[in-house]
Amino acid sequence: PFMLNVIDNPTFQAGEAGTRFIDQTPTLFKFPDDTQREDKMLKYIGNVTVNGFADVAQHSKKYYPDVEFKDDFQPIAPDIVTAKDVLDQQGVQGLQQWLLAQKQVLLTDTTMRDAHQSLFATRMRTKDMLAVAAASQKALPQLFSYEMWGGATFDVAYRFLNENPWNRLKELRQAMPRTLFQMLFRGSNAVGYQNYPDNVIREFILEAAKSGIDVFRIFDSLNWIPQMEKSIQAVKETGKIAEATICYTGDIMDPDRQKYNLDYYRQLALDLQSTGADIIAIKDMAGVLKPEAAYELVSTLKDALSVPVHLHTHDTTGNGIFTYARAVEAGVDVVDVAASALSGTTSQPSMSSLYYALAHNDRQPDVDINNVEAINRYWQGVRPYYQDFSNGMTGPQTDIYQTQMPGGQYSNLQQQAKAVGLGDRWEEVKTMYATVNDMFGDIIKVTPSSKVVGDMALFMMENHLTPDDVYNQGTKLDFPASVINFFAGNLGQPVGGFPKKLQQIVLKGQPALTVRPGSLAKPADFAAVKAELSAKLGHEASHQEVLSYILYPKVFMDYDASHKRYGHVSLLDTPTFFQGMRLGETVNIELAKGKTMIVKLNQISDPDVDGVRTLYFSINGQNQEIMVKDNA
Ligand code: 3PY
Ligand code: ZN
Repeated sequence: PFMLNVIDNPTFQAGEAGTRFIDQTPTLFKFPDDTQREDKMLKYIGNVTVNGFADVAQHSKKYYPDVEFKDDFQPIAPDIVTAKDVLDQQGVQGLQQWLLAQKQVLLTDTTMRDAHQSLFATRMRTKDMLAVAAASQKALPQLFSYEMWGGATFDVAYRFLNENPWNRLKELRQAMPRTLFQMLFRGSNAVGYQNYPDNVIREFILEAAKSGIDVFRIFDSLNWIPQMEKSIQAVKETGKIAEATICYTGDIMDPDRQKYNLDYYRQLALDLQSTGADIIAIKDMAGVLKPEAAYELVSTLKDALSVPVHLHTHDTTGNGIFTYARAVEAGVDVVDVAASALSGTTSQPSMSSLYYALAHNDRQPDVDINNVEAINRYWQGVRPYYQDFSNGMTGPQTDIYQTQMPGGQYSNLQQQAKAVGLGDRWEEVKTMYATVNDMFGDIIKVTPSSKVVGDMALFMMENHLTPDDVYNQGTKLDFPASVINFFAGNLGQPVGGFPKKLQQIVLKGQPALTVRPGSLAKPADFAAVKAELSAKLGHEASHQEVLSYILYPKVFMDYDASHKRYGHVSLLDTPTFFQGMRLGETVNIELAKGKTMIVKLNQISDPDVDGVRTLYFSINGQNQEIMVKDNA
């Protein structure tokens, strides 16, 4: 392309190219690909500037202070052995022994997964993670792991962020080679909201392990072990860690709520250990595990099990640190925390708060608190970028003890309620959520079973239905698809079975599954899917693309279309990505090392008769116009 640029250049054609011609003619280095890339980028910026981002109403771009952050951390000291070193050198058993031998409580940092999933609808971008990744590893090599993948991050990356989640994993892995990476895996639902065939579950796990995941936290939304077995087996094939999970609901200390009692959890944990769990996680997704219950539960599991115990909670009620402190007394091996700036309320408890809460306790975590604070200052600078997606919770919500709504669902259900016109009746929605849970027989509520409860609650409110109305007129009602799906057994079997009367009403005579849905699912034909997808994409589909497409055919193809239209928008800084540009603003976009696109927005025209505005930019000093339809 360089020679073509030279030959096409008017000065060159006129025979006027002197010895400084190349130096004085920067456009010679501008290739058709670059122009296309720049056009796409401007189209994206122009569209967000005029129309706002996805479902966020257009507003003028906010001003943010510079993120104060300097990576001047020392390389990891030679005498430090990280958990990742242990796994890589001594295998799973070595890591288990190492964990059990630690005196201090170990920490998992969830900032890059559950924290942002729970605080601002999973919208954190890879760029903001990568900027602190290498520094985090140097600053905090004593952490057990970083949870940075899985859960809702996978589909949200494609759906809303125009990003490939596999690239996030690859890039973070490169930046943090000595850190255990942990993902949340929804058993038979993988990183989706429905059941997938067994061979899809297996292939996904093999590919994730190959791409850098070390610890797979596997759960089932009904605590049904058959739904977790295949995933546990697949992880064991890879030599990585199968952290099987008991989802905590109810209150083991409440004599009136004994459906899920201490014995239930003890037996579940033992059964998971026999199934091959390398670590047992207690997943308190709603944050309802009270301090004394945590002490009882952890003590009981530590006595019963030979594998380490990892505790996960949400700080929604404000009692997270107290719960952890009691669990630490009871001997818990690892707990989940987040950088302070992304902790609290629906997120995990704060790492530095826990550190100070355990001062003078011989199990205080072994971290450099100044480094913890330094990394936190980075996150403090980043968090305001995501204000548009925030759930608005500003203090502890103790009514969670009654509603039992998972932290990760809170902001999502709020959005769903708004979308159907129930935004100003949120308190009633929460009460109805608890009512529906009772109607369903008090089920475990976590993705995707929690969504079924939420959908039913909204359905009843939209249609002004009481529980009695549902029982009396139910045969005439069109229940939400997710509710029918649940009662048909497609998510598996709840503890104690389905409430028979409601099941009959919802299914209207249709049969229900009693076996594991995956045992009936036709295996995916990977070669056939690859051929089909390659034709659609116009290039040979990678195995990762095939897997993403199988999990999310429409989401993946929409992402591909958007990627083809807008290009590498993951390179944009976050305020520009979500809010576009202000008039007169200049933004630098580093397209590649040493290659920066300097964009200035000079003017925006009024809409023409068709509602199209012209945006006048300059790129590296050259004028360029973009037309954008104003949807307002
Ligand atoms: C998820 O499945 O994404 C969750 O975070 C459940 O708690
Ligand atoms: Zn969680």
